[in-house]
Amino acid sequence: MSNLAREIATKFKEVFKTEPIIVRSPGRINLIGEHTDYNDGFVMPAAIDKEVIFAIAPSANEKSIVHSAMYNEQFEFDLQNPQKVKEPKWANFLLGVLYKLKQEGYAIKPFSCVFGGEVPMGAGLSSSAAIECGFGYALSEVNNLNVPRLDIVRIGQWSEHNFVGVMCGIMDQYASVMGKENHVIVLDCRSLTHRYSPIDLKEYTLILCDTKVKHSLVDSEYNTRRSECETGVSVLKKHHPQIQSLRDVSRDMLEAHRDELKGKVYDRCLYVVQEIERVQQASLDLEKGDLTSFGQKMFETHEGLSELYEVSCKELDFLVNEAKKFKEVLGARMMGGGFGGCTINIVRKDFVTEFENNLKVNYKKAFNIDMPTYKVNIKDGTSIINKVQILSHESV
Ligand code: GAF
Repeated sequence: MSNLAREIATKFKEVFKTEPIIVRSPGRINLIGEHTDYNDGFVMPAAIDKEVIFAIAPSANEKSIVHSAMYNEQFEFDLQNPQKVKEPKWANFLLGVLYKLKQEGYAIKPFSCVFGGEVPMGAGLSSSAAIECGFGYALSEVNNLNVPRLDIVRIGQWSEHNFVGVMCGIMDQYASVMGKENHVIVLDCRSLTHRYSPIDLKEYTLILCDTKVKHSLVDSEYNTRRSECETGVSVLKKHHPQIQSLRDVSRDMLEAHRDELKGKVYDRCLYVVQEIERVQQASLDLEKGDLTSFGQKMFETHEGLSELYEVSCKELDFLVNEAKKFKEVLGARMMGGGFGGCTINIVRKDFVTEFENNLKVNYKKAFNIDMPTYKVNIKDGTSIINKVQILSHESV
């Protein structure tokens, strides 16, 4: 039982004077497969041990009040007519979920809720997906709705699109809900089916380096990349009507129609087509236990994201270049949407301290920013934490 879960449960009891159901909802990492999800490609994410916790119970009156422990703010939800609000912004992640559940016919009764998290915000670890999906799951539990997991994923993504304004793919919500301890999810974003691949990094481990920057325009640039990919598809479709998305496009097709893929569109499409291929090869590397080859692909992904897709930034490039200098680092790349957030690195366990110290010192020199690093463990997706466990723990 995490300290965070106990803190949130205690806060709930303090504010609402009753016993809550506790739900944990994890952030995610992504080993490889960036900006491929909204192109019907493959991704390899996993849920992690940094999570958002929801404490929820039926309301004692007709009010539905949510308390954010992150912002120490309360907001009363209009259960009859949930709409997007100007402030507080955090409420929109939840309001979208509530709106969509109701629209799909689920009966939601007044509720009281406290939530708080330890997924660093803006670090590319999908704190927003953890919030959306955790809330969907919590509402399902407290109302005995049995909402299927895949619907919680879809509803979380819908909220992000319609109430938050980011046209994200499905990866983050999927990883948060479907994660499995010590496994990566090899997800086909077209069929929305996955298999779990056990992850055995042998004498290596995963280290995240947090740039601590989130450059502005990140959301609008994300939406622009998505529409550039769609432009590429609509051009190629004229020649190959069977094409639905960049998943169906080969490098030869891109070359044959290069002149028609104007501006940045060719580069964007080339990156995505290459990355979709790379993820499939990388998943074979992982099965064979060939971490060297897997790590090499992470470096290649970073290069593509930086040069062709142009979603990196000088801080991320700096950290990947620094990591590349060490033979004890098998792979490094930016992770998530880009323009800041974390890099993900495969580092030999006995070299972790040296690696972290080295990068922290050099990053501070270059950008005057203290860089946090995180060692992450791969955990199960969204789940309920047994209330009895909390009580028995407290009574020990
Ligand atoms: C963000 C999005 F939310 C994901 O859907 C995905 O596109 C990712 O950026 C890039 O791979 O995390």
